[in-house]
Amino acid sequence: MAMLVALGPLALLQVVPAQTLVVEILADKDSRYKIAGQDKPEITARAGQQILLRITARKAKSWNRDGSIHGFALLHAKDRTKVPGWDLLLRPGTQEFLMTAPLDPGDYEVVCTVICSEEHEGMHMKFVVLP
Ligand SMILES: [Cu+2]
Repeated sequence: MAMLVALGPLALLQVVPAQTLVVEILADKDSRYKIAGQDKPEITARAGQQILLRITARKAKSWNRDGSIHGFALLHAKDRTKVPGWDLLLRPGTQEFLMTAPLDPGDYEVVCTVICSEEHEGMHMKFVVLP
């Protein structure tokens, strides 16, 4: 321990394993993503950080034939292309997904991929990846 302190904060960062970010999200029946304590829900993660998404989904007015009631897909904000591996379909209730944040820092957008109501187009939120 004395040695770590002597090496300074930079060395400590490399020794301590990166923490998993836990994010609890409500995909609500009014076709909106919600995060407790946030007026405008937004996720901020570090590049490549492990993220545990705990998502509770509540049925809106319509859903997919496969039973999914909302989606959770990640797009590059710049060109709206999908981020591979980030195209989740949500069933009613609470599900957990262990994800890895994109390696490229920048702005992303979470969008719903299920036509869940006439408010579906407004179902999105910001996702920021820090270096
Ligand atoms: Cu939706």
